[in-house]
Amino acid sequence: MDKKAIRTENFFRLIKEAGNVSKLSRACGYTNPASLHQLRARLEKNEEGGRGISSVLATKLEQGMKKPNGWMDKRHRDETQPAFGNKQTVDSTHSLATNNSDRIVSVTRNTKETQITITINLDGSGQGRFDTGVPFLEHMLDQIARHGMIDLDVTCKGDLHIDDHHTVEDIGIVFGQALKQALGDKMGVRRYGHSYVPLDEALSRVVLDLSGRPGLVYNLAFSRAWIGKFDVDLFEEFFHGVVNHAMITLHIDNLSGTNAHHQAETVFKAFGRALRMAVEFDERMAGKIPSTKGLLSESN
Ligand SMILES: [Mn+2]
Repeated sequence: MDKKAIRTENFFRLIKEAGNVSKLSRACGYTNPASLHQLRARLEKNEEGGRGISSVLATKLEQGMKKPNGWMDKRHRDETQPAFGNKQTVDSTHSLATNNSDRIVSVTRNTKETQITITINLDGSGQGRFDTGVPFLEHMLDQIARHGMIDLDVTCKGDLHIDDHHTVEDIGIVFGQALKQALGDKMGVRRYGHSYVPLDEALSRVVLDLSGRPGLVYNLAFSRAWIGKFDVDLFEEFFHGVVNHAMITLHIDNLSGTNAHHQAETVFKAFGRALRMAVEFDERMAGKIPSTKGLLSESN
């Protein structure tokens, strides 16, 4: 590959890492993303003799995305998953510790908006430890841990001076990444999980499939917009982050409820229980991948 092609390849890699062109623009200090959108369109057309990425821009991209000097001119192994939906795997500083037999992983993801580390043990005892600055989210994550019988340790330093948005969304993303990595090839797991959970007047149903494909059906109309200081819109962002990075199919239906706290809590409890069912080992499935394709860990 010549230098122009390598820079082009790396440009598209950075778009993936950042999430989209607008986010990449912002990371690199552009207030208006139009110029990068135009550049992408031009590169996609792959015009003969067209201008590639200038050295000035290459440096700007490297600095904005915290890459070492000269990164744009080197070829890199694909570290990210194929893109689906509007969210993609993002992590330039991504550390992973994995032990297949224990299904324990730690994932760290640092951006300008949030610095997050999540450790998950799929075969845990329901222990949660949270330090995120968003108490209601922590209350919900605790439901996932407790009812999912997974150990979950979430540390996040986010830009809460703006609002909770990035913190909640990005915790969903990293939780999804951790879940995907902890599951590995999904050998011997049940794959599907479902649960109904009531809490007084509220009732929710969650059905999920460790399908290898991201998909969210979200039917949850909250009875009010805020639970204390927590904006309920953020739950959808959270679950989008989870499905896009765990690569799972997730159906969430709140079937009744007038108390927003109850509505949320039934959803998270049901999610925890459905997750537990799906990730647990099925003795009769031992040594098998629960798919006639023989493959569940790739997006296919
Ligand atoms: Mn509660």
